[in-house]
Amino acid sequence: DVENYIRDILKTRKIHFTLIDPDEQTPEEALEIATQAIEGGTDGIMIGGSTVNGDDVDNTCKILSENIAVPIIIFPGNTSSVSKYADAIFYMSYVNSTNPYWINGAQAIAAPAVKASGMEILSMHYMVVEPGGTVGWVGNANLVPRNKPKIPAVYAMSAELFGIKFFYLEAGSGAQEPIPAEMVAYSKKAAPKNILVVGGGIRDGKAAYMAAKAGGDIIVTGTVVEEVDDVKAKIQELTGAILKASQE
Ligand code: 1GP
Repeated sequence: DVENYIRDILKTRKIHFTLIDPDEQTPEEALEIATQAIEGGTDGIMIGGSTVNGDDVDNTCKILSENIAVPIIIFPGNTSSVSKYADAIFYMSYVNSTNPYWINGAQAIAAPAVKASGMEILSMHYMVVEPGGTVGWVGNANLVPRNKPKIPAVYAMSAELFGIKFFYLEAGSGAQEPIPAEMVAYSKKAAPKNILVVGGGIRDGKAAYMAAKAGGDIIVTGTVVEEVDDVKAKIQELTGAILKASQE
């Protein structure tokens, strides 16, 4: 079970997940990236993107499920991001969207298919911070200003009160700068029982270290594996930095 897998690792260290957007490559290429990322020490593969189609999600999850041992978790872009080949799904509410469709509409429409798929449900509140990128635009977000680090903290607290298990601070895929460390720290302090996920714009060991050290439990990187030739070495840089932050 994926939640227990995550909680078990968190007893000793922070976690790294690799995000693969099925839009960007063939399923075979996605498998090659995932294999190298696992050799580099990543703890799980997230599958998703803002504009992805359901067949690409399903085909990528299928080939991964036949070949890799770490959890495959859907990071849904919309209602079609469902696959019986995934181990779990971040069943997420986009809490700072201004459009009810992204807060609870898509989730309701997808609910029957999600239940039927048999995937484990990992409940999540998702908050997008400036610059927000594609997901900020597509999701009609009221973006959190980067210089207001305390705003997400009350949403993290609210997630905990709702009984939601995961809280995701997102700067947007490919963001110039990651989530400010101070913002991560306030969210973790406000709701220490939440599993805090941090992503967007993390490209090197230093940024991964900062996010983990500030209180991030799961550090997500996606774009960086599309930019480098040696995926394994890059993921090793990130996972090494996360381990260092966990041990200090
Ligand atoms: C996007 O947080 C993830 O949803 C990862 O962002 O692509 O910038 O690593 P990057």
